[in-house]
Amino acid sequence: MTDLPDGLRYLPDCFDRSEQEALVGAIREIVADAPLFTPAMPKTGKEMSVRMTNCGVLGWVTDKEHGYRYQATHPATGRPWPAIPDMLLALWRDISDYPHPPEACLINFYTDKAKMGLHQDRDESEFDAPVVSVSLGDACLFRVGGTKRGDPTQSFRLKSGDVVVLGGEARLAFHGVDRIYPGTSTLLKNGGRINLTMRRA
Ligand code: AKG
Repeated sequence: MTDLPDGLRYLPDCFDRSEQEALVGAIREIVADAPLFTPAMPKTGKEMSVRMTNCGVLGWVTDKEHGYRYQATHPATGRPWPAIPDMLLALWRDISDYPHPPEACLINFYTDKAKMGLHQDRDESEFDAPVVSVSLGDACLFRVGGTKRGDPTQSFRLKSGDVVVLGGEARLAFHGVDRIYPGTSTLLKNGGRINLTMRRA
C-alpha cells in the first residue's frame, strides 16, 4: 500500500475474534427484525450483487422508482430500523472525532461473487462527519481513488476486524469492492463478507 488519500485511515485488527463474534451475533438479531433485501439501481432497476439492511434511526435504500435515499423504515416490513449496537457506537465515539452519533449503519452482505462498483457516498446532507466502515468475515479487495471518478486508484486487502475511516479530504473519495476472497475467514458459518458502514445521514 503506498500513500493513502489524506483523510483515509486504515485501522487493521480493530476488533479481536471474540468481539467479531459478538458483532455477528448482534447483526443476526438485526437481520431477524430487518431482513436483508436486494437493492436495485435507480432508473434501470438493475439489481446490485450485495444484499443489505440497516440499523439506526435512518437507513440507506435504493430502488428503481425512487433511487438512492435514506428513510426511517425498512422498505419491505415498514418497521423502523433496529438500533445500532453499542459496540459500533463505541467505535464511532473512539475514532470518528465527530460530536454526534451516527444516524445510519448500512449492513452489506457479500457472497463469493458479489462486489461493489466504484462510487462516492454522497446521499448524506452533510459531509463533515466521516464514514466509518467495519469488515467481518472473508477478506476483500478494497479500491479507493480520489474525489473525481477518473483519479488514479489503489487497492488493498481488508480482513475481518479491520476498520476504514473516510473523513476529511477522503470523505468523498471514490471507493468500491473489487472482489471477495472466499474461504479466508471462519467467522461466518456459511462464508461471505459483512460490511458495516456508519454515517451521519
Ligand atoms: C458502501 O456501502 O458504500 C461501501 O462502499 C461498502 C464498502 C465495503 O463493503 O467495504
